[in-house]
Amino acid sequence: MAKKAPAEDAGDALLAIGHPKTYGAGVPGVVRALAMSTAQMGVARTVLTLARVNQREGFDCPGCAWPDPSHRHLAEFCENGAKAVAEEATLRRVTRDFFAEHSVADLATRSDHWLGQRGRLTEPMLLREGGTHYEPIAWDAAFDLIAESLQALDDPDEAIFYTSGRTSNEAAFAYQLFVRAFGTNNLPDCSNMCHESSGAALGHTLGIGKGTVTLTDVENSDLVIIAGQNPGTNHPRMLSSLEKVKANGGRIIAVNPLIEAGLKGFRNPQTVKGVLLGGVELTDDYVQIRLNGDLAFFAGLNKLLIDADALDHPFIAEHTSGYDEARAHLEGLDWADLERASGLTRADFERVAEQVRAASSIVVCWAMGLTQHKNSVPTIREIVNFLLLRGNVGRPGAGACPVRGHSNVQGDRTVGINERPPQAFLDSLQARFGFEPPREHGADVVEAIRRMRDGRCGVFLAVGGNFVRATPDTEVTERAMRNVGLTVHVSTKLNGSHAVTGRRALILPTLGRTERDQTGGREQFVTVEDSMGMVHASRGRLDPASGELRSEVDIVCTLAERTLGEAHGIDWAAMRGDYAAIRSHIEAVVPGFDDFERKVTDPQGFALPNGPRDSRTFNTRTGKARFTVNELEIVEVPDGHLLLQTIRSHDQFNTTIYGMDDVYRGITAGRRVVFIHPDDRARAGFADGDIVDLVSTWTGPDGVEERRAIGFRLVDYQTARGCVASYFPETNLLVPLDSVADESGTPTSKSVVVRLEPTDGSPVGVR
Ligand SMILES: Nc1nc2c(c(=O)[nH]1)N[C@H]1C(S)=C(S)[C@@H](COP(=O)(O)OP(=O)(O)OC[C@H]3O[C@@H](n4cnc5c(=O)[nH]c(N)nc54)[C@H](O)[C@@H]3O)O[C@H]1N2
Ligand SMILES: Nc1nc2c(c(=O)[nH]1)N[C@H]1C(S)=C(S)[C@@H](COP(=O)(O)OP(=O)(O)OC[C@H]3O[C@@H](n4cnc5c(=O)[nH]c(N)nc54)[C@H](O)[C@@H]3O)O[C@H]1N2
Ligand SMILES: [Mo]
Repeated sequence: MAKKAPAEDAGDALLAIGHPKTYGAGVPGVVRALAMSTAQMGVARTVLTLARVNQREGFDCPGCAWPDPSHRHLAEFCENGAKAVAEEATLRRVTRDFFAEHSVADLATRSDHWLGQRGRLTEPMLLREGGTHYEPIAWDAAFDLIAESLQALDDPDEAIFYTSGRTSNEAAFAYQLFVRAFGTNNLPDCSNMCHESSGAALGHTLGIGKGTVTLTDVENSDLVIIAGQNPGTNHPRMLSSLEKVKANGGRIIAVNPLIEAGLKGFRNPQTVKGVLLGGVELTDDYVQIRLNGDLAFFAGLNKLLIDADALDHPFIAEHTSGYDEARAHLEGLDWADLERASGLTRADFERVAEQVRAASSIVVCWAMGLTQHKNSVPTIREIVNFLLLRGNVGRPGAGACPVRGHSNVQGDRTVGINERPPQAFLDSLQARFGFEPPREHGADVVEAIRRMRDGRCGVFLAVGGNFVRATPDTEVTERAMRNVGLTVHVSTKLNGSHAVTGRRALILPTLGRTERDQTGGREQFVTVEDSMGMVHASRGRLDPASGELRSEVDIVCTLAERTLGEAHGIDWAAMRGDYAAIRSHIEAVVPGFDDFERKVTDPQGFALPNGPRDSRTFNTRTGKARFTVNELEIVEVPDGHLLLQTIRSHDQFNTTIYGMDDVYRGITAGRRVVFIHPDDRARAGFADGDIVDLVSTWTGPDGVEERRAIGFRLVDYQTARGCVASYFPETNLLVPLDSVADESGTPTSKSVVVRLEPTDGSPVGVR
């Protein structure tokens, strides 16, 4: 299996490698974002639009899920938020003429960058069976086609309903209601590839699948540990909070195999000091861990804390269960194993443990560096052990902080986008709407692909996202998608998933966050939940990209009406006519939304209840916070192989590629690169700059499988030995579909075993 770069990525011929930066953000970042924004929107619209991001009467930034501070800057957005806004508020348009000119086969050869740069979708388009091009279709005809296709299925479980995390609470609630009334829990979402491991680990140990801190906790913490996260690129507004940690006298420890500029230091473009005086050193200690070494790292720290008896005994006695077993297990661990698994020395462990003992409160933040490994769930459980040992849960400045990705991915889960819904949620749904919802678990992302591959899916519908490009094992997934009867994408922008379709395909264009929503003849607003459980309103202000666009709520409710007719007696028209009707359903079904409509008028929003954080109550099986025993499992990398992590560049939002640079890592005008330690590169017999293929090897049930990605330039980099990095989605074809995290099913995108081969097949050094 192999995949080359799309033709127009000849841009990679210009690829240039410079020096990685030592600081994040700063004025050059803002200038870069403004240049991208004005190219897409023009100057006037740029000013108008960016002034509304995250403001009281404005819209929630469609970028990441980092919360807004209560005292907002006039411009409470960041460089990458500005890019996300520009991408949506662009003045470029994809019209029916564009689709007449470009066949689907042509679109399939294009990169996500090229597709995204065409602009906003403007009207519903249909690809007929056997057709070569998308053609315009009226909304009514499109709804009828989907409804008939759904009704024609033998079993509701033959339909799959994907969600990406930009969908509002209102649209997500209506969507899951429709899907369950239709009769299935097949609600995979981007979370399955993202923080599912966090949800699984935290739900098991703390009784809530979310973090346990507020923004104030982070900013006032004595010690913030940031493991497996690159905030400078992916959560830039977090840097302002980290700056406050430093100003308040706290310390920051980064745990990361790559030396990331945005973790080293920060030049805040919103302060004089940041603009003129060289910014703030952020990290006090940088632990350059081996990929997937974090279970060993936290277990080692825990062992040292127990050895030193540096524990909060009253907390452990009163609020936890399972301590004795965990302690016995940790005491039995062997230092040689811990060192080998983490790539660290005993001295590294001792040094960090000392800082931990000196800290009166600790927050641990993490993102994809911890969630996308085979043993991610045990790793995060071990972090919970770490927090529990010193009572760092449920008091100021302390707690668990999984930093979410998509701006409303957490809210979507809260209101029911979940292929494994809790029984209590289904009971409430039943009580409110009077129908018996399906009780069996549905398909997650990986299981959905398997079912499509095996011909067990007749209709695939996605509200947002780019399923084909974001998921693992690209060639398998593409074949799976082509095996579906009808594929439907509700989208703002053109992407790769529109080009790899079922036998028939629909593109339904929808409003984005930035746009005024006049559904039902009134100005509607929606709500979102940030990474720390704050819910607030979001109101678009721009005129829609086209008069034909419909809101996600409108699309979902209309589709439900057409598909279900009078069945279940649910009043879809009322929900569509006034989103407050949906909010009152949410209030009735989901705990914590009491008085929703009134509370959400507070521009600050309101906090959802959080037992561990608010009152040290733990809704677990033991009624206490649970210590766990987590076996040390090490990913074995055979001789001549390396461990590959697949990451984001500074110029992308997941599969949306804003540009071809990765400024902090010193890359311009190209994406097909592999970051490698010079020693590993030399040992493999390559020179800096050589072009290689990445060949992943994985042992499946039928033996060793190989997958090949062609033509990546080696770049010497400060990465841990044995650990290389490259960008997704280009490397997704290397991740085997069945290589998933235990318990959470998340694809192991951060630990792919690979070897390097010269691209043209000639022996090393001969070219
Ligand atoms: N601009 C922008 N913002 C985004 C996104 C985007 O694409 N662009 N995506 C959004 C989404 S959906 C998400 S989920 C988040 C993602 O946010 P991140 O998780 O920050 O994104 P990644 O690029 O996957 O970076 C993973 C980081 O973890 C490190 N890492 C990898 N493996 C390990 C490991 O085994 N151990 C440790 N300790 N570290 C490791 C990597 O070196 C890297 O620094 O960002 C959100 N925000
Ligand atoms: N190898 C590898 N793979 C990964 C990851 C990784 O680190 N490595 N990360 C994983 C993670 S963390 C995630 S979250 C997933 C992301 O998976 P997805 O959420 O499926 O992918 P995105 O690229 O965020 O989706 C972008 C598309 O969403 C549509 N869109 C944007 N805004 C809106 C909107 O407001 N409404 C609607 N209806 N559509 C909209 C646009 O058409 C755009 O093309 O990828 C995962 N895949
Ligand atoms: Mo994500």
